Amino acid sequence: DPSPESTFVCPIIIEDDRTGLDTETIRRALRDNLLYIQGKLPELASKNDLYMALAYTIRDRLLQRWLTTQQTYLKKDVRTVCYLSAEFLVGPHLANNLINLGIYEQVEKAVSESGLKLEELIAQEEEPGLGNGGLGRLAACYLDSLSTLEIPAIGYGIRYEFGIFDQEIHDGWQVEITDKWLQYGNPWEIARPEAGVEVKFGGYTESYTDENGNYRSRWIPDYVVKGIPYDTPILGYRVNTANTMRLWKSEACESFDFGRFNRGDYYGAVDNKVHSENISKVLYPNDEPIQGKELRLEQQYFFVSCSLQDMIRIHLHENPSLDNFHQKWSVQLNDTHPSVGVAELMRLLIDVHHFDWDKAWFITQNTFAYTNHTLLPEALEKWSLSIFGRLLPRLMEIIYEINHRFLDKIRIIYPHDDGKMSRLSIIDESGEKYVRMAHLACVGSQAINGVAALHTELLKKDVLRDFYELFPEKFSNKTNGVTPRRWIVSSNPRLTFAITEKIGENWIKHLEDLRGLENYVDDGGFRDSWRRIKYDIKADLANYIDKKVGIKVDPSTLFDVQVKRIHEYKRQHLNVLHIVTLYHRLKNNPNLDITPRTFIFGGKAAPGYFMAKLIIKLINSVAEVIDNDPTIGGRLKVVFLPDYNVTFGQRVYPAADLSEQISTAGKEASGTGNMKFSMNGALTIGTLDGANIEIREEVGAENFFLFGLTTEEVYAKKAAGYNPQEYYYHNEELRAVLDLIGSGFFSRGDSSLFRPLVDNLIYDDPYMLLADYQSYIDCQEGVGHAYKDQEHWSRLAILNVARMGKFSSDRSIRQYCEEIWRVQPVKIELPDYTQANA
Ligand code: Z16
Repeated sequence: DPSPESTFVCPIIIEDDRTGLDTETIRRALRDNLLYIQGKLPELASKNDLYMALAYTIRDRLLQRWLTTQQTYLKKDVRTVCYLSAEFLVGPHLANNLINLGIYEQVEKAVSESGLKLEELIAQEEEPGLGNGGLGRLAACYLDSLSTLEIPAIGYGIRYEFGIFDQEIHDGWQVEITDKWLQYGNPWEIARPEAGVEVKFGGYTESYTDENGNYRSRWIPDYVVKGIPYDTPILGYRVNTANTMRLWKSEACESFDFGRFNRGDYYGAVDNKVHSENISKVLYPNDEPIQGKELRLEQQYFFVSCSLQDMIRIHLHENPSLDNFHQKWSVQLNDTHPSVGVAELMRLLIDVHHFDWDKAWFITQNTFAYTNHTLLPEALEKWSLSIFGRLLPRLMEIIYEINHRFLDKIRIIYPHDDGKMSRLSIIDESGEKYVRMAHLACVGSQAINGVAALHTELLKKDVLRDFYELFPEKFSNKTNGVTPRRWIVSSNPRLTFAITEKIGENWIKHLEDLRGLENYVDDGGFRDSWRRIKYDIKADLANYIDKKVGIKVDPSTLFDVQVKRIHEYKRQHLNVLHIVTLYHRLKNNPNLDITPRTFIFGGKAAPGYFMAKLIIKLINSVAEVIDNDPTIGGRLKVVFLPDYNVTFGQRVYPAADLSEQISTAGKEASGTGNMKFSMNGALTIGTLDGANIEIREEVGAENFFLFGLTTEEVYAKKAAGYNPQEYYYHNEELRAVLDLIGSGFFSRGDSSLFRPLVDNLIYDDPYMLLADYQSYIDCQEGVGHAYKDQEHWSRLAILNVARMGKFSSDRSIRQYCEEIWRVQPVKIELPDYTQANA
């Protein structure tokens, strides 16, 4: 952080015990931190004390890289990417920092004297669950890649005190528990109260004439909240770059309520403090927007205003004015959650820095870029004018003005086309009036992108059609990717070793190099060891499952896995229909020869999403009946593992044989779990949806289990008047399965429990499970057959891994850097003596 008052200039000199990377130095530092930070004697230290001491030991080694990185950026006056995201689902830091620093083995040895294993200490870390799912995890993968590619970047977001809830299962139902991730302290963050900023809310605006005779607007807020940044270093893989994730915590402004306090309104003052602190209190646990919740809009505006003010402060430290702001900053809007930033930057430029409108608008439009993450119409964010205008009156005025000027241009391009005007308008005036956040983002950005090829095409054709027609040059695709550091190296060390033994370790930074594995598909010895590794990993997971839920599963069965948020469009219940079909067949024919399978589910439902919660109950109910049915004899097992999160993902992707990616075509924007599975040697059963299409293109149609309607077929069927009852009445097996569920067989005779779910499928079926049912069942039969030929299966699995190079987030980030952000890498140099393995 630039501190304008500082005249204290000196190079960063840090004593060796805080930088040294050899085993002996780390051992000494660990003892030291245990005593001087945790205040514990070694013999009284708990596992958590040791974890904390180790975390601080590693943080020390990051700090020097981090400070040097920031110092280099300032000195070179670099162009910086700011990734604005309401969610960062980063997962535990310790193991990844060890891997990226290249000191895993040294630390393993250094901790051995404590009598504990490094793995146990790693497991001690509470994961920061500051996201719901794909979108937040994508932001985390992108931070990893930005640092690894040595790109100057800041991730701006919210430091929620409570992240995504912990999930427990009681009697088959989801129960939400508060996520107290900060309760034992967070050694990875540093608070920077000196860099706090103020954010206004409520009140009114008034116009005035300034000393030069210009009309201006002034915002007299009702209350002001303070944002305090908490910084976490994000180290790249085997480079010195450590970028910053800067998350804002809301606090009361000390100064603001003195007036009230002095008037004797003690409760009013305390009220204000409570309200201020509430803003960053809790993550909304929905993966669709929560329409109309004022606190959510406060969260969005809070972190966006803090972040933009922060950029401006840094900018003015290095530059005489904001004229070149857009040349130094590229700000990515991760979905519409931060899109109020378009209006906020205008406000800051005009009201605070006295730019005229046109110049401010030029800078704003050239600063922002917008990523869309969904095609679901109900997921497009909008705010009623009454809430928006009350909370952010000045921004409301600015949005009106943006819209007014925008529509003036539209009117000339499309004269007399009122339909066009009302479809493009930032304000939805069809009923109650709303601000459409995607429209604001599109109008205020220089680039707009989707997250997979199909998704981008559908955006252009459908959701954002009018904007595409207006500015086609703004649109591009940036297919999602995931970081191989976390999703292969850190979570699957055995596979990492096997790959590296054959092709060296370059693939960790250049994932396309995995192609080299194709040379070994015909090597029987390699396939053998590949299978042994998979078996061992599955055996580990089996132990874990037994420990967590007390179900014994057999590692030699096919592990068929679906882990992701529970959503009707993701169709976990289609998976259940398959399970019940197999069960029904075995009941009718106990000697039927089927491939034994273990079905593993994981995922959270939004607390208010009734159908999703009922799907969880259904999975658990089916599991209970099947797992306890002696005629099944363990040939089918169903497990719902509670509390799916990053940590559990790292355990389950490596253990999967089959990855379920079965959303209705045209509904899943991309998916990223699909990539993590395939990179770890699972085969995919999937529809032509999201990035599945591109995965299939890469691995080859013969290495992918495809089923289901295409997007066009889905649209056509809908247009022709889809009637699920036709499938129900014409498919005997499907009918038997739905009737069995509806009969109360899985719910101790309670035939009403699953009625809403079954009726929804028979009479409405918005996600067309019944239309895809037979195709899915047939495809699964093919999977079962393929698995019986283990040599063949291993070939397919190896080829899947070998051909996943495209899905590294490094590739995605390179494309963003070249095609949207126009940013260059900046090398960070450290003195030689601190280099890993020097
Ligand atoms: C989210 O995780 C996604 C979209 C969205 O509108 C909101 C949330 Cl919280 C997901 C998409 O569903 C998924 O297909 C995609 O892979 C992911 O965002 C990252 O782009």
